[in-house]
Amino acid sequence: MAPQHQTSQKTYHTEATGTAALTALNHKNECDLKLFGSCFCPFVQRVWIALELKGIPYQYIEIDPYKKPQSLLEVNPRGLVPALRHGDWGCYESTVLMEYLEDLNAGTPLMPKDDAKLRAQSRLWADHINRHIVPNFYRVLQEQDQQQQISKAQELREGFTKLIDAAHPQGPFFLGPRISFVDIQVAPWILRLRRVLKPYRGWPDPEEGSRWATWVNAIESNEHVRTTTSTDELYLDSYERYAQNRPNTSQVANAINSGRGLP
Ligand SMILES: N[C@@H](CCC(=O)N[C@@H](CS)C(=O)NCC(=O)O)C(=O)O
Repeated sequence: MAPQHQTSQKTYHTEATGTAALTALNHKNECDLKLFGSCFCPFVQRVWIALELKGIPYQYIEIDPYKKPQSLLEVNPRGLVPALRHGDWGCYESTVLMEYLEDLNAGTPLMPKDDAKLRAQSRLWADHINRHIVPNFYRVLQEQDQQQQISKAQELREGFTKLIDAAHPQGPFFLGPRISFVDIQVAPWILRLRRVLKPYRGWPDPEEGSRWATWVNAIESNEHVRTTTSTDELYLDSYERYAQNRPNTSQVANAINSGRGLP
């Protein structure tokens, strides 16, 4: 029987809002270095924050990653954002792109220069984020069974706890007073804890005075994080399809549902 009343479903936004909209507007002009991005995408936000922090000139091109225009496929045959075009060369994968920007040796470095050990440590914890934090975020959000949501939330919490234990004791950031590679790798998901996992799954706010609260506050108030962040509503709307685990949501959602690694 057809439902008598179908409540309208929210879907992903195709234009940044708030401060991110202003940043996109300020970077709409033709430039050799182009970021193909989507306003709601946390993987894109990593690269966007890195570009803003470094102060490298770039052009921001908003893409609907589910429609996959030819301009995106030319740079990334997998059809995922973020993708970068630099002159006649292109590349993709958010972590690889952050390393590429770092290797340009322009602007503020993302990792301490001339400290191989701290650079290795940064890459190690970036790997932890990609393996244990990012997939668990989607597992919690897509899970429909309440009991399972609790156990998956516990795994996500453990992922964060390991990261906090590895961080500088006072911080406020991972390596100390300044934002760096690991913070930028995890920042988009930290922002989405309050904006997405809290309303959809009851994710708790950080305990006041904790090392975790200090870190979250530092991320939230960092100017480069802020300039790439849209209004809360954009995230709430864009993630409803994940929270309801709707079919055909995305490649990420499909990978989680079938137990495969993320694309
Ligand atoms: N491993 C990739 C993941 C990128 C990704 O999954 N991007 C999503 C948007 S948040 C996308 O382009 N989805 C298109 C699709 O599902 O077809 C990275 O780190 O860049």
